Amino acid sequence: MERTFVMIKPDGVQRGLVGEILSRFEKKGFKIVAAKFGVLPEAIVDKHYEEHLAKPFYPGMKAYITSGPVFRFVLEGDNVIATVRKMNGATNPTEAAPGTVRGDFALSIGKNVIHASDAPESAAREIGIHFTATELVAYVKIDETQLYE
Ligand code: FUP
Repeated sequence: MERTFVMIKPDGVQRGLVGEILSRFEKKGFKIVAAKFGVLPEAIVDKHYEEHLAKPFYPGMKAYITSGPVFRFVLEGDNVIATVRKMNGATNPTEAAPGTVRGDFALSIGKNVIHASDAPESAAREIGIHFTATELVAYVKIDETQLYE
């Protein structure tokens, strides 16, 4: 079983998309194992976007990502990392396919509604940045026998 880190960004929260987006992942069959709502502390943002610190778009992106509350959560399931990336669509919403979160709800890369980990290594790193071990809840969900062979 894999886990991935997902974050609905301030534009998604302000536009009232939290329920719609979370619902897509729940209906797909993924299990929510942690969740948190609030404004991201600066230190967390710098750690999360470490690879982008020197990029020209970073100051603007940091201002945007801390402009309001975000909804962060961890999903668990078979192939959840790649599947959630597919469900979110391309990073640039102009390239995101209809039916994906960004294809359906976003227009620009600077306001692209959602983030999700792109690989097992980044999922482990990001879950560790945003959640403590005790905040990750291991439990059996009653639909598991119907979802998996
Ligand atoms: P992703 O893995 O989909 O989160 O995408 P990236 O790591 O490539 O980019 C992280 C975030 O930086 C994106 F969600 C949006 C922002 N970004 C810009 O604002 N402008 C750019 O040119 C590239 C990325």
